[in-house]
Amino acid sequence: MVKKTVTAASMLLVSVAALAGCSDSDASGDDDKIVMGFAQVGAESGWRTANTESIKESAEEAGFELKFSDAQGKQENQIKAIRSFIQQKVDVIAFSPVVETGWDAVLQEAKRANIPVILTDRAVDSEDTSLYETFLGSDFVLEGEKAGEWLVENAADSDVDGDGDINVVQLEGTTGAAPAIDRAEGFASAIAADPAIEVTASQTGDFTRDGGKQVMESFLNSEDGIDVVFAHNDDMGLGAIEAIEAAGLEPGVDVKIITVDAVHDGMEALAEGKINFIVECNPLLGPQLMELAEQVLDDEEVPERVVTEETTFTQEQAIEVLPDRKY
Ligand code: GYE
Repeated sequence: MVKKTVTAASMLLVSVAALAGCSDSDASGDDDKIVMGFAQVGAESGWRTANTESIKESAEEAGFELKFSDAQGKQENQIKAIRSFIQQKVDVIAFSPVVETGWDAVLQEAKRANIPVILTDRAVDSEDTSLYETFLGSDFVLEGEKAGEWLVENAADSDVDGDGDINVVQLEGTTGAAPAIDRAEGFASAIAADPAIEVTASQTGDFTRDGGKQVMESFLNSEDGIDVVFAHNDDMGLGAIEAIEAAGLEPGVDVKIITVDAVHDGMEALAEGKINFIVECNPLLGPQLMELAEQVLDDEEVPERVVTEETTFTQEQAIEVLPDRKY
């Protein structure tokens, strides 16, 4: 099933088949399913795992045939996957771009092949917005702002060494990825409200636990008086906790930790007081994605941007919501 015209044609087939005495199931078999090609970033974090599960589950529930590809964090693999979806003539392509730039050529190929593209989770940085139908995902700048605002409000408690300066080290997400760029930007703009707060070191941990651990180890060796860690996701924060503990310090007390995502392991660390504050980023994008795909294929108007609703969590709130948390 591609566009309305084809749907109409296949409906005609259904009625012809019905007239000929065949059962409807012949015509509504696999051939009639919407085929979605989904090019995922990889499996770098708890967030990503929850996101992948949500997409697979929702595709099944919506009766889509899902062609799923894991790019293992490499843009070139994602581009290859998208090209192969085009060759296979899928009905719709959805993907979560590893990095923001460098997509125009392959998206033009999809457009020429008349295959609509939906961006999920991460945006592309392209002048030509006709290359995709819509973008479903979080407002990452806002997430960074929420993290920074919490720090401004809790500045006194966060000056762990009591020297009047709040030294923050930042564990950045994947270089060039929208959530890394935007969260850093939002955080910087919020902490500008308090001149005592300063980001003294910032480096990528590639959104992984291992990356966060390694970068934090090197920060603990090179930086004096670290008061706060701002990690662009829970996994890197959890890696930082390991490094902090290995250095004989108490995470959440000797070094305050702020993260983004609110996946299960992160929320547990928050409940235990090892993380101090988490900004939620919702990975359960599957149901909305399938709905948008159906609308696009039915030629319905869809909004250019669909923003996910999110909240924030303190330790008390984490303890309260953890038992019912789905991911
Ligand atoms: O925060 C991080 C993941 O793009 C929102 O990617 C996503 C981010 C998420 O690896 O954990």
